Amino acid sequence: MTAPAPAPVDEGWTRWPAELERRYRDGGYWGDQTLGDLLREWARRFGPATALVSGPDRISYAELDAAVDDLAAGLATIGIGPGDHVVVHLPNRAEFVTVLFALLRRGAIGVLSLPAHRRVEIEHLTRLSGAVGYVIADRHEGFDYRELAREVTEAVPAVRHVLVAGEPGPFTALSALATAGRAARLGGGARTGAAGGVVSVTAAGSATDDAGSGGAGPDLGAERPDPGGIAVLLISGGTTGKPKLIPRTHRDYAYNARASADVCGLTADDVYLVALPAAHNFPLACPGLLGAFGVGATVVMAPSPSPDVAFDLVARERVTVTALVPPLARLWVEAAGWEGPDTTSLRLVQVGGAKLDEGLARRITPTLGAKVQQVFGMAEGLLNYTRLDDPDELVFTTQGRPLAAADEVRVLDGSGAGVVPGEVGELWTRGPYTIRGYYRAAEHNSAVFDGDGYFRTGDLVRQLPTGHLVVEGRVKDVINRGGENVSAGELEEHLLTHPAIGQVAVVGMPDPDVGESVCAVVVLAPGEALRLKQVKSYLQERGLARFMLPDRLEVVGEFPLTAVGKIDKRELRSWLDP
Ligand code: OOB
Repeated sequence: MTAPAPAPVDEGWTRWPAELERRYRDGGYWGDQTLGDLLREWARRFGPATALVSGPDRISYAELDAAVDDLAAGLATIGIGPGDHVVVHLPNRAEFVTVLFALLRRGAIGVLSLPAHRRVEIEHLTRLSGAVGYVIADRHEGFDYRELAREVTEAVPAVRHVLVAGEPGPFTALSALATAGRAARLGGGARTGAAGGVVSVTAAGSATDDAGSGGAGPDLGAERPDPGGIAVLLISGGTTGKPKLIPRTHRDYAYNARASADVCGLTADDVYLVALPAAHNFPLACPGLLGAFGVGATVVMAPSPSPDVAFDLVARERVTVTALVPPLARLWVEAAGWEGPDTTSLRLVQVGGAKLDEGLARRITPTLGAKVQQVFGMAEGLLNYTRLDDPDELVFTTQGRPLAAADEVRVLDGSGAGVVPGEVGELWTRGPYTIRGYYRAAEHNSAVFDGDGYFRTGDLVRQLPTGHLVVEGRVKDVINRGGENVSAGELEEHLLTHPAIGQVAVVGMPDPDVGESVCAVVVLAPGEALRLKQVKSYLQERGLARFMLPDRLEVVGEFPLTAVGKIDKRELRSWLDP
């Protein structure tokens, strides 16, 4: 294998310094395979096993590998190749996987947007990435993505290709592209290479032997991507400002998925349900569909995470593992109570993305019959998992400990000094799968990465002697009421202990006198009523300081959710009268 070329200054992202690269390679974290190579290897190892179930389709590893080659060759016929950016905007269906891997094999970079994104986000992402392509579904959940594509291509003419899963309308059908790719691959006198693999003829007409993977697959006429280069651009989950692009390399993301699969004890017998949007890091690679493929498991695509859709799939496909955000976990637990679904196959329910309250954590196993795993992760990298053999106490009350021995975490106070162990501070981290900078965001990077490459997560945590982290909130989620700091996360935890409160979100609201006032927004437990006065005296009885008490109580029927299903505080604030 050749060493990657030194990073040119204008790559738009930051690689790890040579010394750490050595450490991560020597430590066995980083290999030399690209994600495209890995699919080839999985097809060789697990060929006839079912890789993917989507609607009525059941696709084996060998079929998936071939479908990806067809589509990759199809991309070549329209000139999408190494270094090109393509915004992938697909719901959970088989094409998400084939498109992702076809781009990877071409050395093109998928920008993984979430199905709930709309014009503002997509225009921003296409511009920021310089995308030449945009991949959509025809329709999903009542929304016609072709309409959106029309607007996006009008506003951002650099987007030359719109590829559609399903009915293409005025655009190009993915299925037609795959057919063209297949013809290009096999037509023009396909012949068998020395290793027994098919030698492909690319759109340009040049036949070449498979170079990179050492597998039996055809070459695509593209240079094999650099395993240390960008594989995909994830979208930041940040709730402030416009989404940022997160460059994940082949080797760091491969490690991310493989090590996560290991922590979850995934094997070829597992059936992983993609309930959250597949473009999100959690169901994609923690261990998600990539981790599941790596062990020869079966991946089932749920078009919606709602209990009515997901429970049927769990029962029919004998799903063993899935990943949920807390609001969904709550919905599943509640629905399981009255629907009585067959979830006997489930062995592990991962919950992450936002703080899982202890009460809900304890209800999961009795209702769904599966072990709980808390996952505190971020698209930028660092993942924390409770381990399968952790005592219940840690599983229910912590957000897990770092995945890798090489993950370095620091808990710092506002001045940048380490806190006394066990005290709350801000989490900074670096490691073999944590980015060193956002893509094309030099200014922001200088604010959130320090000189040693540590990433400032913005999360407030405390670390237990076991290494487990307890998330106490977000730095930005501290409300400054007349100079006194009220931690929204801390207040939420106290409020959740009130029997009348089902769910809660504490937000700061502008206040002419004290700058910000503290507003508790609640979803009540069924049949309950509540007044601010009662809440205040309840909290005072719990021993809470006066300054921590909410100034205002608002009752809502349900919370607005982000694209991945977390409570959306920004949107919630806009619901409330100032
Ligand atoms: C996951 O990734 P993102 O990028 O959508 O969001 C990351 C942020 C974290 O910085 C933290 O503020 C919050 O979401 N978060 C949690 C949490 N997991 C994530 N806060 C409290 N408790 C948790 N368990 O959300 C994500 C990525 C990979 C795996 C799981 C989640």
